[in-house]
Amino acid sequence: MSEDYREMWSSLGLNLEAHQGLLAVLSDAYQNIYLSQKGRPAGMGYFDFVISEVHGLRIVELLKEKAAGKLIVGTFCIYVPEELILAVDGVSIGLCAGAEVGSEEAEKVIPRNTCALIKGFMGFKLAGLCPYVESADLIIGETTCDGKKKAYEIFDEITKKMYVMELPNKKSDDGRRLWRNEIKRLAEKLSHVAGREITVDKLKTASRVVDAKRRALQRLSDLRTHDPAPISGLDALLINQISFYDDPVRFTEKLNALCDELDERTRQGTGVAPKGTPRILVSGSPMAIPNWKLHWIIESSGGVVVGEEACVGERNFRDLLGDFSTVEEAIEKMADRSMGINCACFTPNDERLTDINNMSRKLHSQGVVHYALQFCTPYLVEAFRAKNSVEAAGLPFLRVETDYSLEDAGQIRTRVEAFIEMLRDGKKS
Ligand code: BJ8
Repeated sequence: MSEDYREMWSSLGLNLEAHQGLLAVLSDAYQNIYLSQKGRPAGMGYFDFVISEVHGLRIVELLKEKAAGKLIVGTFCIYVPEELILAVDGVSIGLCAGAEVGSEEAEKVIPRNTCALIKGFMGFKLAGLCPYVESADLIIGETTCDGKKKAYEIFDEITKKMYVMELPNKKSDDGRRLWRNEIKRLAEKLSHVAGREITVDKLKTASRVVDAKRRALQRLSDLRTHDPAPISGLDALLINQISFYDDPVRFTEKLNALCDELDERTRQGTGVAPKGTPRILVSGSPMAIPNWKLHWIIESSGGVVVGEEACVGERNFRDLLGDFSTVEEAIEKMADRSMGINCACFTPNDERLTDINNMSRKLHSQGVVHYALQFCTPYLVEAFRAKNSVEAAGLPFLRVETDYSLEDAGQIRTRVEAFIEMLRDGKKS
């Protein structure tokens, strides 16, 4: 951290000692996992800086925006339309959920056998470690999986900031109508809390900002089709994680500058790993900062991750909102866009199986590693159909079920190494 932020953290009610410990662990992990990579693009310097200031300078910025009258809104899921938050002069931030810190505290209020992501956001709050949740004026949840929707009841008792949207289970006409109405209700709620009307002009400006960010992320994804890969999966994952925290305009500008550099790399045939390195698509549960475990294991075992069929990845940016001429039309488009996000919380969810195979083809991936957090029933169960579908398309499939701890890292590494060896030999599975 470039400044001493203790006063700010203390005013937010953080547990300074525990927070210091968290930052020290994070900084070591970042050094070992990220800064030790060879041949990184120079443009990653900006994202390294953002991470080093994720609980520092970014919080200073948020508090300044709050003081200037902006609404700080925390979210957990990509079904929540960011455009609506920006249209009320709000700032949208993904909340801390990617580390097992505070799990002892979390297990006092939720069962031990809850997924690491839920335990993560609960633990960050209860242990006084998340400056984002403390800075937020409003936190928007959604009825996706059972674990999340029940945990939000407790989270609301603790924070008094929750607003929960009702997501349907099926993408039927009724389901879509329900979700369209929920988006409308959220628009009213945001308007009321912020004291600002959502006009079509405000929405157009917001949509231009969010779609530009999505376009830059699409550009990054397209660049990963090249062999040799111009950027590591670890760095691409980090950029996707940062897209939930950073100022969207600045983020887009920096990412486009990085993509210019990657364009040049592909012209010169420069990569982060030799041409022919086994290419892997990761598919499954989202990976929040600082969950870098699977990418780290794959890339330090001789593979390269070329894409993420996940919410911290392709599902977040694949579809744009596009043009509209009224607020009503924009809301219809948001509902349509949401129905194209193929989360395992929906049933049936055949479209996700198609997405995995389409992405594999586009990215020239030679195998799929399916990632599900322990106790995440939607993704764990869906892995069975994903395996059948990927294998029917002729690619090998590896199932990984894990949490945030490093206890099973050795065991996962052994399986990943064998998988990569098999990809090198060109076998099917
Ligand atoms: S759209 S994936 S961000 S819900 S890992 S808490 S599902 S038990 S996070 Fe998600 Fe939205 Fe879907 Fe994406 Fe539950 Fe599973 Fe935990 Fe999960």
